[in-house]
Amino acid sequence: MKYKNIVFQVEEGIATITFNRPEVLNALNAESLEEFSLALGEIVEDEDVRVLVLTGAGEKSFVAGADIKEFPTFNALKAKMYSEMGHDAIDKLQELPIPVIAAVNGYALGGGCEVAIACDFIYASENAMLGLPEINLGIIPGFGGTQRLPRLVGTNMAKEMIFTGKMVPAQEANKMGLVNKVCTQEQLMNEVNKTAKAIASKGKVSMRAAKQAINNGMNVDLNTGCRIETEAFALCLASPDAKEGAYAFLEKREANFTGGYTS
Ligand code: CO8
Repeated sequence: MKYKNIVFQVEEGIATITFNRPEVLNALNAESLEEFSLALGEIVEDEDVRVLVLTGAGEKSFVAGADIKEFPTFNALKAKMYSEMGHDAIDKLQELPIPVIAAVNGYALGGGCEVAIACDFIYASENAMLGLPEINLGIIPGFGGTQRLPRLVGTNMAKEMIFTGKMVPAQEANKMGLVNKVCTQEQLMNEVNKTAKAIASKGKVSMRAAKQAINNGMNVDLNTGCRIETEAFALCLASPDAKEGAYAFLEKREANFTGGYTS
């Protein structure tokens, strides 16, 4: 088998990566990060993959953080390399051209929470707990948590979570806007797959453009963001999918999107 620490599957255009070290609550060691990054590379190469779902093996945990057992052997240089490796993988995740859903089926702590918040959105099971408990270990988040969490839930909420290291239960995370939907453990993958299928049925060109416009627009001022949208919109409207979408509407039938930028 190619991967030891993750399970990577593609079915009907939906890729699923399952972090698979349940004996340590799917904690991320260096090897898991490498495999994760490789699998993301495979997804980028595969034009047929329309959505990515991330989840954790077992019923207790999505990912309980970076593997703490590796920490005592780190000096500053190794820690920097490890943090950079995490950033590289998570940047790759965030920049995937397709939508990514995190199915948080239990603990999403530290590096696990940082992976989840780099996804496009999170669905969580009722038993899920999200948090950045690094402060309890005498460190700070090292895979982007100090940057992405404030952007997602606001500076004050993020500071409270990072300064206290407390875990936030799924329902509370939902109220904070950290989690889009809370389901029972049994229903979680059904709900995630239902949404993934709905997304996979849309046009590839417009889906990519929508994600890119949102992501790029979040890093600039509103006016620049609106210009980014106009460029992306123009490219979409000139695509065969846009013509098919309009004709399908006018002819009162389902659109058959085929992708591509020119006919
Ligand atoms: N790393 C390694 N092993 C872990 C981790 C982890 N993050 N989390 C759990 N485990 C292991 C436990 O050691 C235990 O193993 P064993 O059976 O051999 O003792 C097994 O998983 C089961 O865990 P518990 O017995 O502790 O299960 P509980 O249900 O009692 O508790 C908790 C569950 C609350 C999730 C608890 O395990 C816990 O607090 N885990 C640690 C969570 C944490 O602090 N995560 C943050 C880690 S730091 C981080 O992610 C930084 C990211 C950036 C790194 C940059 C590096 C330079």
